[in-house]
Amino acid sequence: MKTVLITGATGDVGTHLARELAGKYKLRLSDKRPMKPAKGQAFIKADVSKMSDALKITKGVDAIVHLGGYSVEGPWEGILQANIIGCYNIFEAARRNGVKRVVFPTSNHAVGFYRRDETIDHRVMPRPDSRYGVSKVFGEALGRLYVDKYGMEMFMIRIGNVNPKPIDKRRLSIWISPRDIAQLVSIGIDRPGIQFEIVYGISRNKRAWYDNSNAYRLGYQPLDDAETYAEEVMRNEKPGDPIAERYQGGIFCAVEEVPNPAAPAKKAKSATKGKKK
Ligand code: 15L
Repeated sequence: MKTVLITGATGDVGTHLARELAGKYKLRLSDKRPMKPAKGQAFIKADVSKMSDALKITKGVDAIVHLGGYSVEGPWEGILQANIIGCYNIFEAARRNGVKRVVFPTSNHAVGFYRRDETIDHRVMPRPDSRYGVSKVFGEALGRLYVDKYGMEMFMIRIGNVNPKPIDKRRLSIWISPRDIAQLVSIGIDRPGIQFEIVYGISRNKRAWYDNSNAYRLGYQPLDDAETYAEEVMRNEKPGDPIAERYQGGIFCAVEEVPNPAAPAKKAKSATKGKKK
């Protein structure tokens, strides 16, 4: 059984993955915030913006799923430390420790300034919609460098929104269910022959803005479609900001801070506190 490190494990995506992937891999979870791991899983408290911590947690694993960092738009200093320096530290620590395979959950916000009337695939130029989006483009570019220069293997998932159900009209296009994201992450960990791939982390959504044929080519068979929830979602939909309505990245295109939609209500109030994907 492979040993897999998941950083940012206390965040909402990390929590879904730790549950969905339990038993499939030997999971080593890490985060800045403390947590109680489930039986059979290990936890190491670590701050990825410190290289010494990154070296410690990546030692001896077969693959890394690097979720740690800010998961929404926020102040530059926080994004810089957690997403730019943190990402560099994890990729570089992986290289030094001989860990070849990294799954990097990038984001729809790396391409959020494409319009909603466009369909884009994995080959489009990045069009980040926020400092957060720029940090994800940085991770994609750094990953490419580590593949070309050091022969590492990088699987980039531009995640839409992981949630048990899609929560609004925009998420009907970009939603991914917990079991579908787990499937995609497993492809990233296990599929032989991956060098550098970008896929979209969405379920098989009827309203998708993405041509996700690269994910399908690599074996992804999503089980869910946001359309199942469309009637209920549209019943509760309110007219939104006109800029947000025009672009795929939604409100990230129009504001300076964004609350995390999946965070517990009281955390969602402030985007300036440390967040995990
Ligand atoms: C993201 O990249 C965030 O991590 C997540 O919290 C959501 O805001 C999501 O995008 C989204 O666009 O809904």
